[in-house]
Amino acid sequence: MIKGFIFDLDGVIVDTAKYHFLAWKQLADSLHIEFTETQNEQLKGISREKSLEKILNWGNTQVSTAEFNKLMDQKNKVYLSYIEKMDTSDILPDIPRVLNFLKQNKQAIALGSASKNAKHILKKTHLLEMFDVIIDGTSVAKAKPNPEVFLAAAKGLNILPKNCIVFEDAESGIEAANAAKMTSIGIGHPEILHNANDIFTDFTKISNEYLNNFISK
Ligand code: B16
Ligand code: MG
Repeated sequence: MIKGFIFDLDGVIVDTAKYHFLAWKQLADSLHIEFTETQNEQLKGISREKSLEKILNWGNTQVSTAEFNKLMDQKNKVYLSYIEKMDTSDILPDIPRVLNFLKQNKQAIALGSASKNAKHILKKTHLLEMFDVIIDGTSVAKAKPNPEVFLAAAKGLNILPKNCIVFEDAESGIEAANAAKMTSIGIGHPEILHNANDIFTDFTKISNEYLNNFISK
């Protein structure tokens, strides 16, 4: 049976979470706001706008709308300077094997990311052509944990949500996949992703046999 396999981008396909952290950290430092890796965990999967709102809240800092937009731009410029150096070596381990296996088995593959930079990153890593459908921060209005991004991906693939499997590294993404009534697979730490239907530290632990279980059902 054809299933819909929906991949988050940052932290699942590529290790860009570290670049988001470095760019937010630089911005927070310039505003004299303390920003730790633990706080950064809460920014994973959520939009650029919501991330800045959180950082300003943590720092008890208020800014005008114009300044807010300027800060978002500033962060994205720093983030893009890291992205410019990306290539296929930034693809996380075993992602090519998993994508190729699903393609060979004629499964439907989508991207479901909150990032407005998603297509640019997929181009830099030569992965763009692997995806039948791309839903990213430019195509949805509601940020994860809202299920909109994954529901739009399922619709684009023409596969029912209950026949979709989502790979996510963020708590907000697992909540979104669960709200969409899809199978949620956490990639990362069990203490953060405990609401997922299944959890793996990374894709090297996800065998072709495991993927085949979804396909043969
Ligand atoms: P951008 P994902 C998310 O991507 C990131 O996890 C999150 O940290 C980031 O704020 C968000 O994209 C927006 O990214 O600033 O590039 O538009 O994990 O949903 O692929
Ligand atoms: Mg992510």
